[in-house]
Amino acid sequence: MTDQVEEVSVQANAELQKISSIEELESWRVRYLGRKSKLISVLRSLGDVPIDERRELGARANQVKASLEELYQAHKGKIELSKHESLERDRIDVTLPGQPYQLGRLHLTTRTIREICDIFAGMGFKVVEGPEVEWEYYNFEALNMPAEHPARDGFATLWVDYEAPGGGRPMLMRTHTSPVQIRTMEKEKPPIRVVAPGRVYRYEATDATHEWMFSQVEGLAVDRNITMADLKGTLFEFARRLFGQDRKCRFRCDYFPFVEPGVEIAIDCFMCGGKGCRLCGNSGWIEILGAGMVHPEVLRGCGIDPDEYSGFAFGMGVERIPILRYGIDDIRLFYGNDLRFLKQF
Ligand code: FA5
Repeated sequence: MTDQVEEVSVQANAELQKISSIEELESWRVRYLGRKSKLISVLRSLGDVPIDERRELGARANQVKASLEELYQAHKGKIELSKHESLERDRIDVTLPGQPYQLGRLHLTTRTIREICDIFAGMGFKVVEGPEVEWEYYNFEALNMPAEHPARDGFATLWVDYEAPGGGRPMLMRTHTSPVQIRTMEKEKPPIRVVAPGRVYRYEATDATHEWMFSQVEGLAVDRNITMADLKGTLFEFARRLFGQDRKCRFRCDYFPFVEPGVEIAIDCFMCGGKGCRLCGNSGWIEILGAGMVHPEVLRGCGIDPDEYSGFAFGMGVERIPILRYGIDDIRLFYGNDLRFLKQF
């Protein structure tokens, strides 16, 4: 029996070291100190032990029992303390102020595009889109700019290194949104009234008013009896709705191979009020739009009879509009990803 008591002591001590929860500790207590445990059975049967062994065995068994009880209490204290510590560590102070969420917002360009499209939607135009990676055919040829046409020099092009299946179809990053005119006229029959917003790319050096990637909104109206007066009326009305009655607009002749006649519309410079400054290149005017009557060859190329139908088209630089409005003095701020700038709008 003495051996049994020693064995219990060793085993109980070893098991206790591995215990980390109150539930495990309780089952340990029942196993080693409970009414049916070996140690308590030994103590209960002391009366059957010969008298000369009884004293020593009883003393040792009681000693082991007391030591196990003590270890039990100490271990229980340790578990409770660590539980408390982890509670303390993970405590949430509900009185602390919450962390404000950083709210995102629409980019100034997106907002301007939406505003422009809303104005034209109010005049009966539908919003359409075209691809940014475009065939040379849509960007140039179908717009009356065959290979070697000098007007291509005005559209410094980023070519895409891609071998089309069947070969011979060069691809590029569109230099303007005008190819969407062709895609629309190929698909739809007049009457047509569309605006096409989107990004365009030019292989040119940047400065305060020129970016290599910027946005345009294209417009196209084709129907019977459309005249230059419709073009002027529509674009004047647009400028008035966007910039207010005070802003001055200037119409001047311009040349684009896909329109005849062609015009350029400019607005008086916001920064200098027309006196001349860095923003307007000392001219007092900022050009925002190219426009004109759709060239008969372009209509014909899209299967629309120019003797029956006519149309006007325009293309505007989107960033120029907030530049005018807010007096932003450098277009490169738009895509510089500086939140200090973007958050202001
Ligand atoms: C065109 O892109 C013609 N497709 C516009 C057009 C459409 C004419 C339909 C006739 C009929 P242009 O290259 O001028 O034209 O560009 C149009 C507008 O885009 C300009 O008035 C200007 O506001 C803006 N723009 C041109 N180049 C840049 C640039 N590098 N950075 C920022 N904006 C630019």
